[in-house]
Amino acid sequence: MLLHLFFVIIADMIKFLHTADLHLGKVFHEHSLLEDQEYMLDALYAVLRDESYRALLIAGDVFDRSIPPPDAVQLFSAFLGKLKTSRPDLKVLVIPGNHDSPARLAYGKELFAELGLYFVTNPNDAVNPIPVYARRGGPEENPARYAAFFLLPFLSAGSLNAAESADENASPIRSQAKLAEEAAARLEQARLSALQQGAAYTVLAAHIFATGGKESESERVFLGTAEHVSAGLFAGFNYAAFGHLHRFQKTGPNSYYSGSPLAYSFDEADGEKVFLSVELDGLPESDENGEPVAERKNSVSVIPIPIQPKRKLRRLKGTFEYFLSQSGSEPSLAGAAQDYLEITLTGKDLAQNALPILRGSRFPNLLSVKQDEAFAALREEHTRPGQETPCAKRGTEEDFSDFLTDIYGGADEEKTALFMELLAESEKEAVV
Ligand SMILES: [Mn+2]
Repeated sequence: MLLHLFFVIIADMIKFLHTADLHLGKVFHEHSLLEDQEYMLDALYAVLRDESYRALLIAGDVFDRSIPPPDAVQLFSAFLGKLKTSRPDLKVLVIPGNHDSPARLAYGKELFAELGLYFVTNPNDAVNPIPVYARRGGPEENPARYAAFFLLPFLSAGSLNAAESADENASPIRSQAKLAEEAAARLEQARLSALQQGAAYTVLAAHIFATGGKESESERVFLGTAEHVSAGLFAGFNYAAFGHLHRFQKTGPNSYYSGSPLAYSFDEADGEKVFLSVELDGLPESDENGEPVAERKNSVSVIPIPIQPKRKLRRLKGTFEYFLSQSGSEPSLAGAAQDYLEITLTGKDLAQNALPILRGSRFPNLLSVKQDEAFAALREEHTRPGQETPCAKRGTEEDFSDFLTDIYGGADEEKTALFMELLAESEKEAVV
């Protein structure tokens, strides 16, 4: 009897993988991360070969930019092809993030939907859920158990049409907070009707900045608190899969950021990178005596799967001489030749050409050198009272003239004037 019960529970479970912020095609300190991303996608593929996974959910920022480089597009295409060849029954659910172009990500989506790859790129489609079934096969085989997945693409200003709004003259919604409120109101209706129609669970995917979330340096920031969204808006869902913040974190009782699968800034160097394995555990409708279970408790378990990167990101600190003179035997530098490094040089003397020298000597993957102490010392020297400050009297115009002189051997007044005009314009735009 116990064995029977056990079987029912397992068969009823709906398990999926949550990831986000792949940022394929990202260039990090002028270094392409494509090899690292290919390695990461291989790891993702290996996890998803486990047939108990019913779906892969990517909560936005598939690509790093709206026009991704061709090799990044090829990488994603090859990944999807390989995945669907080995797991034709696995559903793939994707929304665009703030880095993606919804229109480009939507390429072929009608055809792909036939194959179980869903790219939901229009926010108005978020209210039409995609069912993910507990077992291989469809509703015939397992009529009772499916989860309704609501996919909410990144909401750019004006992206929700006002057709359903009472006031036809209402101006387009612009702030993230207001857009999310509007979306949440519509989604709540849709969620309740999905439950009425027999969905056992409801799951949401969204690309938002949840209030109180912990940022890192690699996200493109939304400005101001009006861009923060309360995760509580989506509290009705059994699970909310968020994208946008790159650290793995929990933002509510059932809402999580998977975080980016790779560290994309040095301040994420110490953080753990994971995929989230989410299990919606179904309980049987009847107990071992065949009696109906009065209350069906739908529990959610979230298990982080650590990701081993091809190369780690590391921060190191020491003097220029230390890094130059160290032999390979220093234990704290083990692996430093393979890792992506940011080295902070200590001491007040500025080391000229530190990056190429250190990179050439022992650290081929050195990406960044910081010399804050030396620069602070330099500044201090220049601002001593009574001393001429070489930088203070200079302006952007002089800098640009010098730049032209350096490149062309002379400064062109017309070019300088045009540059200053463009600069003023862009500064104005930046303020708005
Ligand atoms: Mn992102």
